[in-house]
Amino acid sequence: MTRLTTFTSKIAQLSLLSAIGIFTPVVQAANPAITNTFTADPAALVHNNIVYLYAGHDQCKPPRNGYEMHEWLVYSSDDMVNWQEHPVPLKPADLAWAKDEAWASQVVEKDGKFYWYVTAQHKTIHGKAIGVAVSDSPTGPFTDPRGTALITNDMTTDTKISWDDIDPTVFIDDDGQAYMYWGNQKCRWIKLKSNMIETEGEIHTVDLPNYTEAPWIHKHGDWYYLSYAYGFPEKTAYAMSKSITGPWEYKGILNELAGNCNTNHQAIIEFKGKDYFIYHNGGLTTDGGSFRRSVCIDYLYYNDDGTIKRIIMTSEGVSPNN
Ligand code: FUB
Repeated sequence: MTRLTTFTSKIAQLSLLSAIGIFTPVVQAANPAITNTFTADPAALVHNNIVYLYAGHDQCKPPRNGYEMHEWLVYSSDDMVNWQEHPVPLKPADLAWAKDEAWASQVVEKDGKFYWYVTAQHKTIHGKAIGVAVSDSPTGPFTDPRGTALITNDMTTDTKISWDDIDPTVFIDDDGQAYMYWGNQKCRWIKLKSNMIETEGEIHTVDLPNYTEAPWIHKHGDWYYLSYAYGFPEKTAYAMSKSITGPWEYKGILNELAGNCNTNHQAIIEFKGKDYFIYHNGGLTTDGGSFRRSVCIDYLYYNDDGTIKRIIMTSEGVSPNN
């Protein structure tokens, strides 16, 4: 709130200078980009010239520290700067199999339907699990099409922790085949059936240096990119491939530690000709931190050979993309 007040009074000063002809205002966002509440684990979807930003709601009150996340949130924008919040579209309580803990997620569109792949605590199978919700609109409401999870902890017994099945990212390849990557400790992938709500075939594993969690798949030109949280506290690193199923070639660090927060959790999109790196830090208020995170947005730039330039995290954020 302190930051908001400072931001508002700065705007008032700039308006005064503008009114007396000394300054021509340029509308500019600031990071964090979402300031009405604490938001984490961003995922973004571009649909009909609008960006939909999905996030988990960090609800842990100080002085307590720990993940307390009872719902997912959705915001939309047509310029990457002005964000509108929509009514809460989905909670673990809306999924028959899920207990609580609205961890990382991603929404993708196929044939006019929106599929939201989410992480939550499983009610009966110990550990985190991944499931899917569906809607006719990117802002929901989303409903549970299966009543069961897609991936549960007992399917991945080679990792001995209960939170290895988290952080789904789904990518639909040019031939229409959808793939889901996910995982903590190990990065895994599986095919999805054409109905988007069932898996097909075996679980595969990808070896990546210092892989922690938070995979995100995107494509630029004819390159596929697998970015992920690297080490702990987390940086973001990435790998490239000519195929969605690999082999993946490690390309190095993409983003440094996010301020005041031990996770980083990126999403990468292209929107109206510009490329964006969306992540979270703990920078919103003096209470901000690893369990009170905030979504930030900065530019992402490619080199001519398809590799990505190191992200520069800024306080100023991005300019309106009209
Ligand atoms: O928000 C809970 C967990 O923290 C996410 O699932 C991870 O990616 C990390 O950001």
